[in-house]
Amino acid sequence: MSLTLWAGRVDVVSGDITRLDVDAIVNAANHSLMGGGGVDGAIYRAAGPALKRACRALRETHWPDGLPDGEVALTEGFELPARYVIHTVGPVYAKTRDKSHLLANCYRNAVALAAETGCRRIAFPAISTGVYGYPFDDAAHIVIDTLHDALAIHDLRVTLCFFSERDYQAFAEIAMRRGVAD
Ligand code: AR6
Repeated sequence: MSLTLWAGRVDVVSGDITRLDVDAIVNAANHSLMGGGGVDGAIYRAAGPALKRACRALRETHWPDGLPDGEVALTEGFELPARYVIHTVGPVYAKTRDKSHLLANCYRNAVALAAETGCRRIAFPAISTGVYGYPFDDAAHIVIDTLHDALAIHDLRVTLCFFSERDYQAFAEIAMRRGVAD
């Protein structure tokens, strides 16, 4: 099953992001960059132990206090089909004041970093909507608005990868209601 937005600039799919053969996949990480559960854990497992070493090195050289909300950091993809992983930290819904802005920053900064790195295709999971508790529909509107603006600047193709069929359907309904689906 697949849906596209904006004349094919965005593909919406359901499945496991670690399997996608794109230039970069985005990781919904945490400040530590040392791995966790959810999509972060899946990416660490699929990329192999070199990813953890790369993240530890990044922490030491660039982010000694951890990666802040909305910021992005680049590593290789190691054993993943994707060449790169772009790590970002979404806001924890219940604890963050400026959460919509910070969630938008994750998408905006990841698209910009992917474009700077020469990527043509980037895939996102549904950042912050798992353990971090962001209501799915609110996040979906932010994703649509932010990608609309970011893709006007950067020539990239984006895949939105929803792990569950239910999330895929929920996103598809919102995209259709907003008139952004092809
Ligand atoms: N492929 C695509 N999406 C996935 C996959 C996968 N393999 N596995 C899970 N998801 P979450 P967050 C979906 O909790 O809310 C971690 O422990 C999942 O169904 O992974 O940003 C980090 O270390 C959900 O829709 O990320 C942080 O501590 C979405 O990915 C914290 O969780 C995001 O859920 C980050 O929480």
